[in-house]
Amino acid sequence: MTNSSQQDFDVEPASDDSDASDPAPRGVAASGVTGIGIGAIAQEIGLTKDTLRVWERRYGFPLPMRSPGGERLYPQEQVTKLRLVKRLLDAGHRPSKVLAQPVDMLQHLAESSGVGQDAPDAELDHLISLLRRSAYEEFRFWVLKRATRDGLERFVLDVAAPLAARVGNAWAAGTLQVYHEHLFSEAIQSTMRTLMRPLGDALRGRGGRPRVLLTTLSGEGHGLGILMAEAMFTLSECECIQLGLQTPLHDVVDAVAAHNIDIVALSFTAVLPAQAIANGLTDLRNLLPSHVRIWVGGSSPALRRKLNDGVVHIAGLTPIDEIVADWRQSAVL
Ligand code: B12
Repeated sequence: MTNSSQQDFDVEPASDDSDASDPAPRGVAASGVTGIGIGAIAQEIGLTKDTLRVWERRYGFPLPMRSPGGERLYPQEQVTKLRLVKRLLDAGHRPSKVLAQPVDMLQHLAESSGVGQDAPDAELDHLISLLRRSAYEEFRFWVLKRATRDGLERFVLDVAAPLAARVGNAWAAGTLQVYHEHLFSEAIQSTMRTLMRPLGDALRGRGGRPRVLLTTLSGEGHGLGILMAEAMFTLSECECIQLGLQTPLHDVVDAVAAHNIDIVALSFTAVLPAQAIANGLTDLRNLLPSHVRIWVGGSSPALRRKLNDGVVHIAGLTPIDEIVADWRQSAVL
């Protein structure tokens, strides 16, 4: 991302909406039209409130209505366009090139640059249609059957990861709801844990290195990335300590010391603003002993920028085997 587009995300002090905690995210404008408050929109889309205000001033979009109390209210069609804008920006397009465009042009741009497009796969389509029809037992059965047939690695790479992307695309297109995302996550998590448990148990106590601690930072509520990474680390014979989601930094540091951890592995989707990721990684790097490595992965565009010294970005799941082998070669065990 260039410096000029970086400025479009910079935080600025002006803050004239008083909905910091967003107690009533939905409201009615003076015109009687309903809209959603700035805090709720920023959280849903993964932007800061200040970014929305900067764009409004600089590009004239989004252009919210005002409540009788003067607070910004965004109508649904602007929210829909903002979702699309965010996905295009995550894919590397620049704010100055997308914000002023009408929504049909943006859809065209998304199609031509492959944003939100699913690769053809009849079985994955079938799984999505089961979710959509709320045929949850059937969905779980198919997921477990495929996992049992394919084994952990193939299941993660060929089913779980592309299915997550498909579910996200369907949610963005409005054809799946948030509860479908929850059901999907539960089925994938329980299937992966079932497959991983015997190997993880067998590895425990063998003194295998590196010892990898997996978690997400505060604000990152997506846990499948870190679970998929755990599967790949386990297959590379690492001993894994899975802390789950949103561990406060000081608890990460305590767990690293208590479990004699070599590597802290973190996962980031696009929901956390880039600045929050940079700050979190800087703080964590300063708190951890220098021999403890920090490896990060996930779809956040912030990871494609220059990262702090002492933080390594792993692009995807397949390089895990190789980077673990490199660590073993360089570490004094
Ligand atoms: C399931 C899901 C949820 C579930 C999560 C449940 C759970 N316990 O995990 C629920 C319903 C709670 C949820 C909530 C939200 N979600 Co959601 N969610 C998803 C979905 C479908 C999968 C999430 C996931 O875990 N992805 C992580 C992994 C699987 O994908 P990845 O980041 O591309 O990472 C890949 C690799 O890089 C690698 N990897 C990942 N981590 C790591 C780490 C290491 C160390 C390594 C080596 C590799 C690695 O593995 C992955 C496999 O290829 C995604 C769609 C998607 N494409 O991801 C949306 C998605 C992430 N969600 C999104 C949004 C907007 C939200 C919400 C704001 C609104 C909503 N949908 O409810 C909230 C915010 C929650 C929060 N505060 O974080 C957007 C984010 C877009 C954006 N630009 O901000 C997405 C992309 C959907 C979309 N298409 O718009 N979500």
